[in-house]
Amino acid sequence: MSGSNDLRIAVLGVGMMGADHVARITERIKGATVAVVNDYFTEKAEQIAAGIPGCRVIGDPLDAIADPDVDAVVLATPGPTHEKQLLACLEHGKPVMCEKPLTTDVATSLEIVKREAELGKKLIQVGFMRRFDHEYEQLKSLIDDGTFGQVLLAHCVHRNPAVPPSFDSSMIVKDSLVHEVDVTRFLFDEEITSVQILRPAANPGAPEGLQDPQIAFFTTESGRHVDVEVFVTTGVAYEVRTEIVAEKGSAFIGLDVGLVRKFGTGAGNGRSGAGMSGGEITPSFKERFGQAYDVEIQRWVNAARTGAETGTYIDGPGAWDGYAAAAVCAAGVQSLETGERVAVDMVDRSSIPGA
Ligand code: ISE
Repeated sequence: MSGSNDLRIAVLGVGMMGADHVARITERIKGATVAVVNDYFTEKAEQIAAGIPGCRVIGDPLDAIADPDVDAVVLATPGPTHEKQLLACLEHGKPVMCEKPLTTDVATSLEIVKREAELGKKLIQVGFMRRFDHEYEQLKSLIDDGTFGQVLLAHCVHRNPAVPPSFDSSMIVKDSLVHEVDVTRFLFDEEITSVQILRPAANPGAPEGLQDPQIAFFTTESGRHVDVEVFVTTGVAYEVRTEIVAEKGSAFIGLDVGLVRKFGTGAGNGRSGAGMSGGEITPSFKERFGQAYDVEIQRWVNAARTGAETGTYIDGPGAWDGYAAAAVCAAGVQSLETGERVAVDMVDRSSIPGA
């Protein structure tokens, strides 16, 4: 969907997530064009660019950010490269949609928050897509409009069929559990103050040494509790569920109840046939959160296009949310080692004007 006033986007990193965003922007997003792609594997970038009229490959990500014919950037590069790339976006005043993590450690995430605040422009959006999912939005509205009175607890389940072989136990915290960190902060509108992670018996089907599943507990500023089962080698499908428990009721999302079928299994003797019932479960986060990614990117494009007038180039979680998530995950990784509850070490937001 390209037009002459389109936001010209450079997509850096065209692995699974980046390539998905390229397809989304090219096929469904209004007001934006993929003008440049970049990847560590040049061939991959060339292959993707070949399918998009007018799209160029730029070999160095920092050159792509600086390019005068690039208006905005999608960062889907590996986490360790984000700090430099985000600083370059800030230096060139380019709006950027950064897939998590903001950076790979708390200190550099804080540095990014400070640099953006000094600039006085909100240029960095962080890719916590669940905030754009219809069910999470409904849950948030129920909480905010007071339907349930005071919200007390949340129970979460986060299951993946499998993860890449590079995943270690701390990645389960930083790459998977991080979504529940953001969901908690989003739904409850407050910071998480402590984390504890327990190590139940490990799945025999998980790679040697991987602590999977994990059970996490968060405590928030006002004393609410959130528990999470995170289990990333189920071998089944992609399941993400959240239940909130409140003064006047409870609400549940993520049941995946599309079509529910009841069917025979062929077992039994014909008179007492055995049966099963069920629907389909999404295979991965790309399907489960496909609608959320579309909304996320459309809203970011709209904000980036009108940022010069409105003063903000983002419409969703920003650098502060990326920093807060990093701080909670750092405490989580520490707790994973000791099993103890660990206090989250974060600066006070009000100490950074504009953050
Ligand atoms: C992945 O990076 C995601 O962001 C998915 O939403 C999450 O479910 C998965 O565990 C992560 O590895």
